[in-house]
Amino acid sequence: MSGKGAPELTVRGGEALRVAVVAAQWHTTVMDGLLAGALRALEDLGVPEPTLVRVPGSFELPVAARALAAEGHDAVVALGVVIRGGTPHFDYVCQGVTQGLTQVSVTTGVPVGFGVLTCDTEEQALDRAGLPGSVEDKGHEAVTAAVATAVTLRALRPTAGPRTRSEAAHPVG
Ligand code: DLZ
Repeated sequence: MSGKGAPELTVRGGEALRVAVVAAQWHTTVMDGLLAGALRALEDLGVPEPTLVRVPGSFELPVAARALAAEGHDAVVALGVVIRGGTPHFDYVCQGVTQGLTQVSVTTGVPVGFGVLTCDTEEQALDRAGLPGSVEDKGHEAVTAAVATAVTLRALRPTAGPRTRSEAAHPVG
């Protein structure tokens, strides 16, 4: 997938949101870059006191993301690095984490930023890690997308509580 065509997002309202980051621990150098980019984005967007949780590998990201969404966060950002090896394990981990995070997002209604790199080589991962010399900063991007979506969802929510049955039957005006 090419990184060309990414939008320039202007996001306002991050200071009112509770955001959590869940990060796997495989491939330390790349993960450190993703995490630094994510924390930089949270600061840029004015998000106060983000929650940070670590899990062992990318396969564990969905269950932790679900717990963080259920716990009342407005957005969750999942960070991980999966690098292809010589067995089909790569495909199972990638499929599990991708479908798992999608399911968390759709079933809880909490946006989950997808900051999981799925690469053939470590070089490809380093290129996307937001490190000096990287071409892309996927941790920063994932946070920005999740926070932008949370702001949009908040604007869609009615400000008043749901109307009572009686109000609905006898609308004013
Ligand atoms: C087992 C495994 C392998 C081979 N590769 C990676 C990887 O490249 N990136 C990653 O985040 N995790 C990897 N894992 C670990 C799994 O995600 C998971 O933690 C274990 O299978 C235990 O459930």
